[in-house]
Amino acid sequence: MAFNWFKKSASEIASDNKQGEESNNEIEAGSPANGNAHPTPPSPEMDTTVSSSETGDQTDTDPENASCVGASDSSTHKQAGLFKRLKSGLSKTRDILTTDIDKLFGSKKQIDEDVLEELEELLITSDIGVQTAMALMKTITKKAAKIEGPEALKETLKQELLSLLEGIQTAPAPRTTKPHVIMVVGVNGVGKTTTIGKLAARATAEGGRVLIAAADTFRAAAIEQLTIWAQRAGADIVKHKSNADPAAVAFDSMEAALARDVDTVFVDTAGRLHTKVNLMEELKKIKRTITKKIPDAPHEVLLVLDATTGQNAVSQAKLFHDAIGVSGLVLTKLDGTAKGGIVISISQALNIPMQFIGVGEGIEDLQPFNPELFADALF
Ligand SMILES: Nc1nc2c(ncn2[C@@H]2O[C@H](COP(=O)(O)OP(=O)(O)OP(=O)(O)O)[C@@H](O)[C@H]2O)c(=O)[nH]1
Ligand SMILES: [Mg+2]
Repeated sequence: MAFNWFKKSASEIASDNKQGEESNNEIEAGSPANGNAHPTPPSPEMDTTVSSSETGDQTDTDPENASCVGASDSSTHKQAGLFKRLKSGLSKTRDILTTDIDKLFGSKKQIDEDVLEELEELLITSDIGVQTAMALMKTITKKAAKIEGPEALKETLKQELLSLLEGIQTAPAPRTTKPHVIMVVGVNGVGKTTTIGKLAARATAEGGRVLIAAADTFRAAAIEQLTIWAQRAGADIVKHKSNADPAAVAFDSMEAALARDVDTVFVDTAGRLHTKVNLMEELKKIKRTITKKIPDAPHEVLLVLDATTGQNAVSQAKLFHDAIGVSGLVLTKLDGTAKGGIVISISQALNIPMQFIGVGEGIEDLQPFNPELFADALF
């Protein structure tokens, strides 16, 4: 069946709806959408006993990380490597998309009424979003007579998707202040902590001094996980005991960042809290506390979304944006879904820049979102 990447089977829809229900509750107390409630720290054998004021300055021997930091690679070689990872990360979506476009035509050469009807139905029930589906249908219908065969249809779709994606501003906020404070939010299990680890590694590799605030005090393992990432990245970490007040951790982190001449601060936050505590209220409190110490901070609020949760990610984004204001999006786990169309859906539904996409667990699998490379990797 054509366009399966847009199409959900009945069971997928049921499972998505279920996830949606769970996840809306999750915002206060829930379980991760993909079952990663207690993710394994990146390297269990590593020492996790860094003190709250210690700077992790050890050399990283992880090849994943080394290739990210390594300065010897030529830029072209590195770009090619990154594109390869992007392509492999998007393979589930691409496999279905390209294979099914081939099947769509069968022995036909031209798009006829039947094909259009089927296409419309599929698009409307898709993760690409109703408005986008309608817009695409309009264009395909208009161009149908000129579209001969699957390759031409792929190319037309690619160009249309690209023009939709290119309308989205992706440039990150300019870093004019020091410290530049980035608060990272999202429901549990979406990839906040690993995203911070990867972004911190990127920032230190570029020569910046980085501090991570362990303001997810929900469980001890979260603080340990973040400590390991800080060590890997060569970043400072400020942490309190588990169940401490997250706002107090944020406050101490701002003080430490100012005192230590830090360039970038990442504030990790919980995706769930003990019942009765409202997550959004807690996040607002953290934000206010940061502002008390550094009036124009946080400079960015990055919302992390899990691509495998489908349309639920769109409703999460709306909730977070209404409550605390979101300046940029990170869409993780695109490698775990064949519904890569969610990138377009989210981008169209919210006028918030898609800054990074995650196509795997390695450091280089978190990539700045580039619409052109994304479209190239899909077709
Ligand atoms: N396959 C894949 N896994 C990812 C990606 N990004 C993150 N993960 C994994 O998702 C799991 C959860 O990540 P965390 O960073 O712990 O998520 P979190 O949002 O901090 O979770 P809580 O702290 O429980 O709220 C980990 O096992 C990550 O390795 C991605 O792009 N692809
Ligand atoms: Mg976390």
